[in-house]
Amino acid sequence: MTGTRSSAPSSPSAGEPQGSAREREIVEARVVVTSPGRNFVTLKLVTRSGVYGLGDATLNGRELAVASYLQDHVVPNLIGRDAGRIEDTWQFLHRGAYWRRGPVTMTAIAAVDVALWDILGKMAGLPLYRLLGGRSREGALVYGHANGRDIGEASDAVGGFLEQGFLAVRAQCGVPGVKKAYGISSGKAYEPAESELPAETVWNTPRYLETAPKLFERLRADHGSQVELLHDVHHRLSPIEAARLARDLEPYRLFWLEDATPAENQQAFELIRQHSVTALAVGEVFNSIWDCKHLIERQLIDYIRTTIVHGGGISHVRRLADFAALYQVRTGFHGATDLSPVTMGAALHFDTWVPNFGIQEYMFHSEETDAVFPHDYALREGRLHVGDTPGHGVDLDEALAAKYPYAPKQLPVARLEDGSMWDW
Ligand code: EZ4
Ligand code: CO
Repeated sequence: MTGTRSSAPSSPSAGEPQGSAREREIVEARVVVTSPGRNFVTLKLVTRSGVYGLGDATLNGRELAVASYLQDHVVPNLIGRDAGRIEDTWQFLHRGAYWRRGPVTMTAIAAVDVALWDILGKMAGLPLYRLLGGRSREGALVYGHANGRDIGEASDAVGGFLEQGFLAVRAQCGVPGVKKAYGISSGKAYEPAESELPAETVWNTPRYLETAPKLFERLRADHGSQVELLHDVHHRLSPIEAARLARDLEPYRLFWLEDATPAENQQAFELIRQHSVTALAVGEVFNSIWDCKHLIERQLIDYIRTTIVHGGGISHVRRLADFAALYQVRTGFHGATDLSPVTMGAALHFDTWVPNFGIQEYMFHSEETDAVFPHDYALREGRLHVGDTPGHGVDLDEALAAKYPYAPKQLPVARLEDGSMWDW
């Protein structure tokens, strides 16, 4: 899918200053959908001088909605614009749509925003973290995903991450009597969107509430007090159940307990806070500062997980992070494999700069994905390090991408044992 202006990219004309408005004009915008192991949507913007920028636009299980939003409604507005007007373009797309917020809109805006920051970096000859304000740390602490069908298997998986040098690990395990619990995959790597139509999973709150504290008791016994341990409830509990779990997990000092209860009602977290000092994280499904304003102002959370691709890009998430810093809330960006290497690259530059950094989620992408998106970030001793390539440092091999056509996949759903729909 593509949109172009009649004149193709050309080299800058003699006498024109480097990075002039004419050189910065966006002359081509392409939406690339590819499935190297899983689906990714990428926006490529090209300027008259031939510099291009890439933005991730992947919304797991709803990919083509964002592709259409971009291709049909955003691309016609981009051709002819000055790629240097990052803030104005953000405001134009956000205010101009009239219909603000929501995952589809904010993911589409994020793709444009990240592509424009990438272009700015390439034109300036600077890596993105330098544009944001420079380095605050050497590397970004990351956490891996350990899971097992039972507690023993999950503990072995945590041990595997520690052997690889990870300093922080998220742990999930199966719940006795519950078929297909969250976080446990049939394959080796955890990959939630497994089938064309949603897989049906089962949920049982009392059994889960019995199992989770036992898992962390075992992990501390097996692996000691140093490793940072994290856990994701994936929105399954009511506020009072979440409060009980947070209290029961206190002895095991989690780095955080994630998505303990849904947060459409931000006041729900007040109940958890009243009962526990376990650190709380939420926000991978948020897409705007307004989704977490109360949570942050009332100091109901410790980490905000909203990341660049689903949160309106660098321009909006930077505001969110600055606001969070006022309340000592730190960042802990979502980083599952459905966020493409383009998001991971942009997020790592952000993590390298942002003063109130907490941690970065990191799951290895497949070899096919890494080949389609060559990048310069690298894992060393439990931290991810960005390179000094101008922009965000992630590229797209379009010829290779074309070999992996879109393959429809949806996220699972969850039901209680009596058949009632539940939160997945
Ligand atoms: O289920 O990214 O913390 N990580 C997560 C993820 C999400 C998927 C949804 O697409 O909860 O695994
Ligand atoms: Co999560």
